[in-house]
Amino acid sequence: MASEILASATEKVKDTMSGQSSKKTTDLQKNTKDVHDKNWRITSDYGVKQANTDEWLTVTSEDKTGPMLLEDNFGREKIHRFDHERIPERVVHARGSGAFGKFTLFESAADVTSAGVLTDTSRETPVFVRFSTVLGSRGSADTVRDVRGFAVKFYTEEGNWDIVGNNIPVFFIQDSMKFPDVIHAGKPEPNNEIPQAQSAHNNFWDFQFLHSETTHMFFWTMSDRAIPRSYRMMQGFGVNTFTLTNDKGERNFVKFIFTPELGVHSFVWDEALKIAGQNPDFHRHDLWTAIENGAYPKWKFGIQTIPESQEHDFDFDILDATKVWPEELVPIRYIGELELNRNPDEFFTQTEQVAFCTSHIVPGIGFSDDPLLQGRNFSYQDTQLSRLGTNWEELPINKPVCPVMNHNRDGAMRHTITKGTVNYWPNRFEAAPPATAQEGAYIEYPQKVAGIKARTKSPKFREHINQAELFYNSLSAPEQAHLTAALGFELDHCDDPVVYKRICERLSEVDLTLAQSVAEMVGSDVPQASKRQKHNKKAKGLSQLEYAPATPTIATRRIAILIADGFDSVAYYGIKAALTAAGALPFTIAPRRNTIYPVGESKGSGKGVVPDHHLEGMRSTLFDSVFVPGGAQSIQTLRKNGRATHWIREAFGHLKAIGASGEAVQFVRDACDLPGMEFSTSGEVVESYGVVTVGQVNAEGFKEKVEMAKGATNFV
Ligand code: HDD
Repeated sequence: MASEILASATEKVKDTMSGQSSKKTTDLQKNTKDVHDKNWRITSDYGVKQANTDEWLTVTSEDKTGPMLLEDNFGREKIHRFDHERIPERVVHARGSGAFGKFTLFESAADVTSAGVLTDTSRETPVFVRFSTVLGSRGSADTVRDVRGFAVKFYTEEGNWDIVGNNIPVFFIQDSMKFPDVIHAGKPEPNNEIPQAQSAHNNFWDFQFLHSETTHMFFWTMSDRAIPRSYRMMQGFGVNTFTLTNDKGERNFVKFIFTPELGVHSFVWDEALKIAGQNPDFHRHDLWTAIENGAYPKWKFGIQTIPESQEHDFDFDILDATKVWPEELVPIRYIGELELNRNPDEFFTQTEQVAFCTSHIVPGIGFSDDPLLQGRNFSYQDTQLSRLGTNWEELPINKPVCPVMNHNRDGAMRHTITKGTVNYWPNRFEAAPPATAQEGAYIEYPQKVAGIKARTKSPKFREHINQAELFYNSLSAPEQAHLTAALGFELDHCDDPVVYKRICERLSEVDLTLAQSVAEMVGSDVPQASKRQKHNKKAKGLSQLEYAPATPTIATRRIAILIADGFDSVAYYGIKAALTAAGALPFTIAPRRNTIYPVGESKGSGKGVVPDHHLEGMRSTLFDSVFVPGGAQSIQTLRKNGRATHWIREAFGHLKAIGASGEAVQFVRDACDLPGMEFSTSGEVVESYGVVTVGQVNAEGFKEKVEMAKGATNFV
């Protein structure tokens, strides 16, 4: 199966414009060449056909290889181009994956904004989305504990609009001036560049303590949100407060939210750790494969709005990026849908060169005085200059689909050739004048501003713990347990007692039981109750369990079917057909990758199955669920194979749905080693501790149970 997927992926890659097309993908065609076109011959960068790109021009005689000639401009060009292939990786969010797609509206937000992209329900706006981790470098693993970037470039008819968000709705700091500090503290330590892509070290936690404003965010990063099962199964948040202005000139504050159709699901930590080694590209591969298979990921797009007149009606400052707007106070209004439906053709020119800027907004959308956003508006533009160079907005992936004209000129790598005798405004020809409001110009909202110039913020910015408590209280018991364990893991990696002791004190301000459990685990003084009065409140929408999809689905889930010679072919083919019909991806795993024969068949019968992987080649961690068909001989072989038992036991430990039929039922029971567990002995479907057994083949029953587990498996 896996090889089939890869083969079909390769076929599709050959067709350079595969997947869904859009105005942007058509625009990109002008800059796209297909290397598989049979007419191509290698040329130099200046277009001369080359006969030999393998050997440098040398002075040779019959029996002697002489010196290489500097004259070889082809040789020099090839090496020179290679030497300069790398550009600086992003200073944060270096590791990422992108995809093209579309944004559609099912409800106009014309009551709050004049932006075409948010009001015209007949439009299909092309998008490019890049998901990322924050701390790791470009080659780091996908499944580390970290915030995930969720950056969306909308190629609107009025210009590019970028939402440069994360999968967590709040941020560590309130003021952009602290960004270099929070990132330096989280990145590898400066003396030895250890650790890679981890927040589990002294400096990160030192910073967290010294800035109590980070408390809310680090509760999120210690929760399951920071180890998502897939980019396709996480929310996206604009985080900062923006504004919307409607045709009447009324202004609302706004937050942007994307909620995935597949629900929000996570790994358990042990799984994430192992996958980081077993398949560091897990998320990248997952997104790529889903899109290649036509299982296009979708998100509902929502807005939370607050009229300007109500800015000060909350007990937190709505411009503070360390705060959520609880849904009870500000409901989410879902108005659109984001779909990803086409993989990039080339990683570097698209996913690597795409450049997002929070300052990229379109008429009808504006900034707020959120002090984190204001600094971001400077930083992104600035970083693209060092990453990509002056004319980075002319790169194909960054170019808007609407016309671009102005009197900015020149600079390194300018592509556009602008004809005409003037390059300034005003000019005697009235060439390229500014637009009027009627022509769609961006008109700044006439905001009243008054105050004292000072390096400070309003008093509400000084309260830091209430929402950390709100978040913690709102989690389910298993989510709280995972968070406790995550803190235990992280602080165990800090060897400076000052660091972990102080954090345990901070935790007691949020929840004493949590603080005491973590303190015991990490060898800290056990904190006493803090002076802070707990509010004991909970809020909607914070626990990820609330985001289970309305209709349970196993579409795109990876299911391993474990077999050995002598397996029950009726059970095997039955379950495989049922899973495939439900859109899941069944993979056959066996002790070897050479043909495996069912009961009654042997070499030469032509009735065997070629497994996708052998037991040592893949581990249970890389699958969402495991099914073991019966067959006396097959089970006997699997029983003798320590790895097979480990597969079952590990999948059980990771709270995955496990299915078994016939003789496999007892094998699974023994592997899980739980004497109290109930198992099916006849044809009925029995679910016990998340393990599903059927005495006889009942593919439908298993499928149903996996569907019910729907990723909440991790919390069973
Ligand atoms: Fe940032 C990249 C998200 C605060 C400065 N950021 C970057 C990316 C995402 C975010 C998703 C990767 C974009 C891509 O895929 O190319 N950043 C956020 C969010 C923040 C945030 C949600 C808080 C609300 N960032 C933030 C601050 C600053 C920066 C406060 C600086 C003052 N961020 C950058 C950057 C990056 C970046 C250095 C690195 C690469 C890039 O911009 O294009 O400028």
